[in-house]
Order: sequence, then C-alpha cells, then structure tokens
Amino acid sequence: MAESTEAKDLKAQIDSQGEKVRTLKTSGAAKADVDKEVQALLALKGKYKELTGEDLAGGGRQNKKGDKKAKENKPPEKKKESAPAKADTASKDDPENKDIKKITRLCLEAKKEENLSDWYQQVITKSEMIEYYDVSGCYILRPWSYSIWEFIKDFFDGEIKKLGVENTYFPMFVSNQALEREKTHIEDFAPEVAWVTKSGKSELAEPIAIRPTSETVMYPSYAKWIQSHRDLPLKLNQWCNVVRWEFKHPQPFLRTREFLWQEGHTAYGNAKDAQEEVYTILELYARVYEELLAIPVVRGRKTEKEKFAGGDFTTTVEAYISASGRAIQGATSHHLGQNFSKMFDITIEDPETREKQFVYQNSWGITTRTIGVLCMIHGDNNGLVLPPRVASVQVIIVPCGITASLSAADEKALLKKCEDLQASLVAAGIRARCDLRDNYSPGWKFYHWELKGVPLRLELGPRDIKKNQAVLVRRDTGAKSTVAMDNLAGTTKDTLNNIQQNLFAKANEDLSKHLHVTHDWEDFCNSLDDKKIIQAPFCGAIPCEDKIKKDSARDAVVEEGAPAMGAKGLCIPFKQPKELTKGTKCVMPGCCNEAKYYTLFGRSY
Ligand code: 87F
Repeated sequence: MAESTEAKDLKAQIDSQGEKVRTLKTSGAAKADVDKEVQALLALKGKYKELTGEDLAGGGRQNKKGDKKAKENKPPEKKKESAPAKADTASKDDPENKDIKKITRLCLEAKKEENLSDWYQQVITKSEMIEYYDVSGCYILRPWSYSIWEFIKDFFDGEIKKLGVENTYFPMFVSNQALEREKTHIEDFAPEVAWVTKSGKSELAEPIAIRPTSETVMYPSYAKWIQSHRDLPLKLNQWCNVVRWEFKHPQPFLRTREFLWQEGHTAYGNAKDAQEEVYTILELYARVYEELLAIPVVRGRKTEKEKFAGGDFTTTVEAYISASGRAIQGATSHHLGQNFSKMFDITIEDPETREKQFVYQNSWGITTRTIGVLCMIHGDNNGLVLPPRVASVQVIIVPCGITASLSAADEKALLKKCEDLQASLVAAGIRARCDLRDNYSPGWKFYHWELKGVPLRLELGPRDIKKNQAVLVRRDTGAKSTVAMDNLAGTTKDTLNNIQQNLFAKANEDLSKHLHVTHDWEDFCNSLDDKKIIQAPFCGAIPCEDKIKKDSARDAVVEEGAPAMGAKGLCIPFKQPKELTKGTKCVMPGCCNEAKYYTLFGRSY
C-alpha cells in the first residue's frame, strides 16, 4: 500500500526527533531533558501507529550497527535466519559451503572478552531468551529464559514449603497513605516509585503507586491477622512482579524496571527464631546459585552503608562476573527486628507478662536477575551455556548423515531411532528432545542448539546405528565421545552431572583467582583494576566506606562507555579469610579506626 503524505511527514518528524534524543543522550544531557524528548518521540510514534496501524521501530530510521544508544531499548538489527539448504555437515571453514552466510549470521558477532555488552545482548536475543520491548527497561522473557525461572521457582518454593511458608498474593497497587507509613525508609527509594495517575483521560482522585516491594501492602494485614502468640510464626511468601523506575542504564535481567521475584515476609514472637530463619533462607539462596546455576557465591552480611535501611541487618549472597570484573548481589535476606512492627503496629500480648509486644520480622527476596548472572558467568563465544539442572532441554538429539544416497527406508529407521532414544532418555528422567526438522542441516542445528546452551548434543547417523553407538558432544568443553547404545541413559546422566560439576568448578576457580586479600591501599586499588574483588580490614564506618568508594574510583575508562567506578562494600563474609590480629588498622589511609572485620569490596552491578 502506498504511504500517505501524512505518514511520510510523521516518519520524517520521528526521524529527526529520534536523532535529537540520541544527540541529547550521547552529549550527557540532563535526564529530565532527555525524558521530555523521549516522550515527544513516543507521542509521534503513537500517532504514526494510529494512522498506519504499524509500529515504527527506533527513531524512524534503521538502527545502524554499533549505534550504542539506540539499542538501549531496541534489539540489534533484526536478521531473519532462513532455513539453509539441506546439508550433511556444515563447516564454518569451508568457503564452498552454501550454509556459511547463514551460519555466520546465526552465531555471535561480538566476543565476550572484547565487547561484553554487545556480546551479552546478542547471546540473550539469539538464544531466544529475550525479546525487546518498546518500553525502556522492560523486556519479554521468552520460554527459553522463563523456564530457567521456573526451575529456580520450583526448587525454592519446595524448600520454603518444607519450612512451613505459605504462598499468598497481595495486590500490585499501593495507596499513597499505605506507602507513606514507611516514609523514613522509602525516602531514598521515592524517585523509583511508579504511579498511576489516570484512567482513560481522567485524572484519578488519588494517584496509586505500583509496588516496588510489598512491605507497605502486606503489613497492614499482618497487624490484623496477628493478635496473639498463637498466630505466630506467620510465614508468607509471594511470587510476583515489582516495578522500580530505575534511571541507570537498563540491562535485561540485570537491571530492569519490572522484574519477577519472590518476596518472603515472616513474623516471629522472638528475635532468636526470626534471626535463625534469615540464615536458613540465605543458605537456600546460596543453593539456588551453587547447586542449580553452578555459580559460587560469597555469603555475608551487608555493611551499615549497604544494608536495607528499614531492617536491623541484611545478609546477602554475592556472585562474581569475571568478564567485567564486577560483583553482583545475588539475593538478600533481612532481619527487620521490630522496626516495621512498630510502624504498622503488629503486636501480640506477651503470654507471660500480658504486655503488648511488637513482633520480630524478616523479609527476603530473589529475582530474575539470577538468569542474567547465569548468562554472564557461563556464556562463551558460541553462546549460552546452561547448567543441566536449569536446562529445559538437557540433550538435543540430531540425526546426521541423511544424504541423497541414503535409502528412504534407512532414513525412516534413523528418524525412528532418534525418537526411540528420546523416549528412553525421557523415561530415565532426562529432558531430551529430537530436532527432526528436515529443512535445516545438521550443521545449522549444531550451531543453533549450541547458541541456546543445551548441555549435551547426541548425534546419530546410519553408521552409528549399525555399530550400536552414538556420539555425545558436551557444550561446556566441546568434547566429543562415541558411546555405546547400551546404558545410554546412564552414560548421559553421568555426563550431565559431570557438566554441572565442571561448570561450578570452572566458575569457582575463576572466583578464587579473583578473590584477593590485602591490608594495603595501593594494592587494593591496583587489584581493583586487575578485575579483582578484595577482602580488606575495615572499620565499618559509613563515612569511611564512602571514602573508599570515592578514592578507589579511576578517571580512566576500563569498559567502553563506563568510567571506572569505585569499590563498594559487597559484604562482610561469614567465612573470614583469616583472623584479624588485634590492632589491625582499617585499610583506608587516614582512617585511625581499628578494623572490625575483613570486608569484601569490589566494583559491582
Ligand atoms: C525501591 C523503591 C521503593 C528496595 C525499593 O530486599 C522501595 C524499595 O523498600 C525498597 N528498593 N527496597 C528494599 C526492599 C527490601 C526487601 N523487601 C522484600 C527485600 C526483599 C523482599
């Protein structure tokens, strides 16, 4: 259909507005100014859609390759991978191979060690984990990534139910009045709270907030439900989404404006029982990372500066991403003491003294950030690498050697054998799938499933059938082995276990290599630039932690676009690297305080 003049006009306006936004962004203009222009751009796009019924991606123009800013909210150039011609094998190195072009497009164009942010973007889109969306900071979780979340969910949900936690669901909207009750703690977070102010074209009488976390939503009910010690402990959890309107550069999974999580909120009659739970839950989070995601974590307590201000203390599991040299908070478990019960008047009558007593509370959460950490840590230059425990497909079976010379009967037998194999693996509790598509070559399938991180590939050809064998190829090491058909399920299971262990061992070695202990400030700063995280004696004072962050920042640019930020206090590890000798000074030069403990510092997400 011919484009109307009006549509063309609009397109041109969108182009120029898009350009304006990009220029403002790259020039580092004030956030408010950029936002204003972004709103204008969105309005123009809305008009365009109204007029033509079509979405116009980007700023009206094609997204140029390497245009960093435009891709913040936009996927990289869309390339449709067409099915290549049928071929038995496809070698990347064979210039005669007709599949080459398509295969090159299928694989990653950025290297993890050269351009981490482009690499990450390509891995998560090409593996079909993420689809981009036209609201900044929001992303579509496709089945390939959502299934990882489901594995985490199933594990954690099962474990907390064993502890007597019950699931619940509270509304996502928060009245202003409820939110205000937590004013002192919410103050720091206020700019991130998103509000609904309109329905249709009319203003709401009262703006309504969208939950950034649910303390203020849940605790008024807790005050009603908890009357006596018989109502305790109350242990509730909800699996839900939350919204935090972040202004820092968004990154799928790692920093998003909406994310999925579970939030547990419990109440006890005494501090001891409550605190014990904090550590029990933290250990479950550590197990999610270590046992499911094959990612080692450092367990510890947050410093005064970094703890949740509303609580008495915060515990955390911290992971390390060697590709960026940055640590990342994996999940947190807080002891809230009586702070919230006092704010929300959650009380019981002391069974002995008959006096009113405020309950002791905890809250704890883990989010879909887990998936981003997983990609960053295990992914390689061929794509995603999934630990078997969270892989929705653990073994992909690919029939090979279907050439023109193969008889129709043999081809049929081969495909049947693949299906039988799948059935026997599935019966043994292995998540196996066949890729029997006849419009894709084996080579194409190899790359495809490699990119998607499937832990094991099982290749089967007519000759293998004759020899009663199959070929297994590991995603983690690339190792290829010919295995006997007899007890294939057993061999496969062992190999999957081995992959799970190997991924953990590799990540653990990486962490150990980058965990440094020092008492010396210069060494501290140099190690930071060597992508290390550092355990150093620290006095624990907030001003001192501020100074550490400020003074360890570098002017130089280590990562494209990102100035070298200073070190944050990540946690006070429960497992201290060594005993602090009496009189050890805080690592910060000029700080006269005695160190209280070794604290883990590092750049972080
Ligand atoms: C952002 C906006 C408004 C974090 C926020 O960690 C409020 C908040 O209260 C906020 N970001 N927090 C702290 C959340 C504490 C706690 N809530 C339950 C958790 C785990 C789950």
